[in-house]
Amino acid sequence: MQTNKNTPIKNDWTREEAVSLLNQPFNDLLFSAQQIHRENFDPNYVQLSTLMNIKTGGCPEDCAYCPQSAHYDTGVEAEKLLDLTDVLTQAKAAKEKGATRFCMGAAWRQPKQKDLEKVMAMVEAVKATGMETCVTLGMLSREQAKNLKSAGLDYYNHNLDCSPEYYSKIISTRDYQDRLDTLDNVRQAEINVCSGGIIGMGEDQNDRAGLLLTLANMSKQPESVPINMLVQVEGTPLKDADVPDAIDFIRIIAAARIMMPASYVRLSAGRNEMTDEMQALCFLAGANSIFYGEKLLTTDNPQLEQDKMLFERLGMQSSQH
Ligand code: SAM
Ligand code: DTB
Ligand code: SF4
Repeated sequence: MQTNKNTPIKNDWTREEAVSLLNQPFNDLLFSAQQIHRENFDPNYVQLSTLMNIKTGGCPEDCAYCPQSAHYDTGVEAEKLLDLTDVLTQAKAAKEKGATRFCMGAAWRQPKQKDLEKVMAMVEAVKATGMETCVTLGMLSREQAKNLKSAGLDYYNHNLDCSPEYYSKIISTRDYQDRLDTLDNVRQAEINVCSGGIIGMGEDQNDRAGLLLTLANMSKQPESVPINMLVQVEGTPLKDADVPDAIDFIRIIAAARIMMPASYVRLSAGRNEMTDEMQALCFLAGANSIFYGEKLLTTDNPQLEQDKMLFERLGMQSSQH
């Protein structure tokens, strides 16, 4: 049983409990979420992570949402792993602009040893700038996780993406258990876990509850929980999926906050399609981290000026005092 100095952490959520949380009257749900948020975090603080795609496209996996999968014709060209100098230049620029964490993503199923060594050098160099480091490279063995830890890696991102029940509709080239095993390897290596999912892939409330409770019931909850709204990309099978209702999306953020009180909940992909008011309600519901920078991996994210204006309107700070 995980403990937390402020709100007790519950690791035995049932589907019924999670569904009933999601279906509470909106005001009750947001009030509880904001109360729990205040017990654990500064309510006006948002953590900024900047993403960089260090290896674009040509991925052998068939994730139905992903523009980088080689299975779909999305116009994303496969590139080689970038050089350390390019990565470091971008990392320094991100730090300059106010990011506190630099997340490097690679379109791999699992890294090869020689590539992992190059990424380890990137982690070391980025860490030396004083920023926190995060990478997302696909599946990892226990040994590979240990190697990344030895390079000084702070966080590993590996999303569950959806509930175990919905998973086979989205990906056929790797199992849900493969994902859980990777997260276990990351945890065993004492790297912070960043894991969340995507909303808007045609799933229902039951599936959304299933994703949240799988994350919340881990023996130690992920330190960081990215909630992505699907970015619909031309050429992917999910291009025309039903766009989630904004109120339903905000409910998921609130439920994530309540179920994982001590975790950073990141309002991740999809912000470019959200109004300021929707984002404001997500922050009220307990989101306290975003991707900051004009690009996610291959798709657009809000302009920095736009985000700065939003923080100013909301009186939110991105550096802790
Ligand atoms: N290849 C690695 C992997 O899948 O673990 C790392 C990179 S992958 C692009 C990281 C995550 O980005 C995916 O797990 C998924 O949750 C998210 N993602 C990818 N395409 C997306 C999209 N179109 N909309 C929202 N999230 C997306
Ligand atoms: C996460 O949960 N979302 C990020 C990051 N982790 C790696 C990726 C979003 C990708 C959106 C689609 C794209 O830009 O290619
Ligand atoms: Fe590859 Fe990751 Fe995209 Fe899946 S989500 S196709 S593993 S880059």
